[in-house]
Amino acid sequence: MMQDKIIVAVAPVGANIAPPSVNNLSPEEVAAEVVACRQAGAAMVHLHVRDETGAQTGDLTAFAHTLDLIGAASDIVIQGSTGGLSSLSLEERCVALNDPRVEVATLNMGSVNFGEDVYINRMPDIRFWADRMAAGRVVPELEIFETGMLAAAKQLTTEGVLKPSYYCNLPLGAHWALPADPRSIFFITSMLPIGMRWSVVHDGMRDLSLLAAAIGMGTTAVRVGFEDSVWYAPGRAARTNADLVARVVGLIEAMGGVVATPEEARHLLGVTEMRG
Ligand code: KMH
Ligand code: ZN
Repeated sequence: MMQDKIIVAVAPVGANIAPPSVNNLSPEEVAAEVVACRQAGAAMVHLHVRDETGAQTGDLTAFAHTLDLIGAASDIVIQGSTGGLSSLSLEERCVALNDPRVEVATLNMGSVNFGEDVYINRMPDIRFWADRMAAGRVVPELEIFETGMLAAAKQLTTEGVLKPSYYCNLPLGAHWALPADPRSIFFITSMLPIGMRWSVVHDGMRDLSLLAAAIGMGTTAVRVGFEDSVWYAPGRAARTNADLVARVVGLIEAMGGVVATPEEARHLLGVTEMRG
């Protein structure tokens, strides 16, 4: 069943982006793009901690400046990534949590192959990041790349490491994790606890069909943006992230749905409950 309000999230910074798509890297460019995405209907932004060149880093300087500029012009919900690179230290990977403006953060629930590499998220690492999120009253977004990661989430809940509020995000289509297929959504959501909110990212998205399926199946949020894909139709790359946001907002509205505001997103994701 489609939800009353659907959050559009945007992950605006990608790698190896080619024209006509414009990859914004400096704090000024990223902030301007995020503000444009908010105006197009996005309620949450997903940001990694990067330097001025776009490289991931444990130095918060450019990230904090980006948040200054976003906050001056927009009320969009800030989601920090603790994904980053397996080569960074545990502290570096969760450095975004040191900025109090980060309200939601990704918490990757296990290790998985990415291309020819392995993306390492050991159970002790996950406990470390989860503890830091709890201390900072940051809502975890659990990244469920594979079915076994649900078992990990259950175990960490039993241990008391994971406490409400949190929700599950399904990044589908990453090489090599859960395929970008509506059956992945059906399978995973059928095993979630009753009432658990979930969201979807389509890594390598070429058209909006998988997000349409997720919307129809009751997703709380859909994410678009150059971190995941520049495409919104086969052979048609978006020039900006705001183009992708506008496209998915149009889809939600065409399906009879309503896009959530940032304040509504804070309620839906548990930020309001966590932070008051
Ligand atoms: N790039 C996505 C498939 C994170 O940043 O922690 C996964 C992601 C996770 O965005
Ligand atoms: Zn990310």
